[in-house]
Amino acid sequence: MERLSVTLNPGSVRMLPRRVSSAARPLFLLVSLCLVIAGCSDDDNGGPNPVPTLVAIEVTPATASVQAGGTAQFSAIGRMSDSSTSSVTVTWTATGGTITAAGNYTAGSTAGTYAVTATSGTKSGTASVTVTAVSPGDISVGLDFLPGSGGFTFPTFLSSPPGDARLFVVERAGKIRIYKAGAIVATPFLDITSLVKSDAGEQGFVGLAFDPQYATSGRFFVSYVNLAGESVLASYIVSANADVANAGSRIERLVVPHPPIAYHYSGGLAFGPDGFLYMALGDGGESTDPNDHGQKLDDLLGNLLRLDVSGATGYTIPPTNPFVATAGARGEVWAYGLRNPWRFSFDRANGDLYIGDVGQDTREEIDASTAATGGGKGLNYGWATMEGTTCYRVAGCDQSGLTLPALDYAHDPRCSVTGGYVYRGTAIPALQGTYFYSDYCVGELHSFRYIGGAATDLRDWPTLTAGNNVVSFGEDAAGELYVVTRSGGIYRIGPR
Ligand SMILES: [Ca+2]
Ligand SMILES: [Ca+2]
Repeated sequence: MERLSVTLNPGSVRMLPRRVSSAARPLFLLVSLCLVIAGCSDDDNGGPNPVPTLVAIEVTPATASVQAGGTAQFSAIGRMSDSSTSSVTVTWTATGGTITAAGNYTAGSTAGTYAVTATSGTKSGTASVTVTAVSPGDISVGLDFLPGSGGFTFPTFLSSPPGDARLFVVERAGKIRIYKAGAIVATPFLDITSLVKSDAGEQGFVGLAFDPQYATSGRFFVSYVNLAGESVLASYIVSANADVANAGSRIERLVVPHPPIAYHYSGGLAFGPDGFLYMALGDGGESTDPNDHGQKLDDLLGNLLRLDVSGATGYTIPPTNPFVATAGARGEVWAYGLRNPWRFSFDRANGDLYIGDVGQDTREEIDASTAATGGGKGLNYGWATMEGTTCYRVAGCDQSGLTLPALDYAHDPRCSVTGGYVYRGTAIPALQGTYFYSDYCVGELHSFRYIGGAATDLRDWPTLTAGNNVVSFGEDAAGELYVVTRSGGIYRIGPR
């Protein structure tokens, strides 16, 4: 048996090989080299090596240029006293914009040169960000029809798991179908048509959200109206065939009773930047919200819910939800005062929340809440005290405590807002940070940038008109945006 005998004396390191075979020689040489190097850095007294200390924080990239409202990702490392690097936990601060705990900087509206700073203890490092003004000129874009997508039957939503090239399209009657390699896969990914009521009003299969860890968990969440007319949240897991879900894996998570009216279900789903699942529920229908579901906190209607669905069954209420300690309030509620928040989304770059809330008689609205200001936490968006920016029930209404929309617009010919997404794709860099929305009755796309708490750079996009009812938007894994139309056609926003 070969052995190495090492004798350590203060001030010196000696290695005494008793016998080293040729097979063990490389190991012997490596150990010797390491010890020689270690010996070189011994201090004058021959004591043990000093523990390297943090001498500086280095931020990369050192410089960045972004358009107003755009984002840039920064990272930081620690430079140690022995010149090595070390991972280090830092606190980010920035001027001229906001920055997340993960170092994602979103520029404000004012052009200029700003600083991004990472701090750990007494050490900090900075990078320089140049914010450029949004070009007022035209951005040349168009809608690219996905070949064969007319074969979808009344699609209501489109999504993709993280890092996945496939598009998953929800059909109202009860199916999820996959679009890949330029065609619809014949066998549905999931078919729950027998569980779904979709023959009236706004009923049907309406929501889909993939677990952020879908690649390993295979889990996804669906939202639909059941045969009893209730809103249902359920989860499924993919089967061994990546293109087919395991229908037997169904776990029903939440069932919300609905008034005997076929409208205002909403049912949209999305995971937030906090890893919790958000679910939007409409006020339950009947014009004017006579039962005041929008303003009531003791029921789930007219609210945006925030649920922890990380467990195998059911859900739990995150202890940081805003009303967990409010007597008589449902802890699931994240935000309220909503009428029919048919589509909502999070900006994947910074977690900002956008809600397209369908109006009653005259106004359609988009609500926006930055992650930096709480991402909508506890906000009352006003319905039915207000419709958009106008008082609804009584003139001169008390607006205290209400959060007004980032933008609203009048009916005729438009009638029903379809909320969309902030563009964070790469195909059209000039669109970075642009929030798109549409209207079911017109089908033209519109946009704004939410900067500094205000909708700015408002644009209409006559070149982006799908020509029929825009039911929803969708976002693929790369952040490219799609328009989902009632006739089945799906369009991607593309460069020209
Ligand atoms: Ca409510
Ligand atoms: Ca409102």
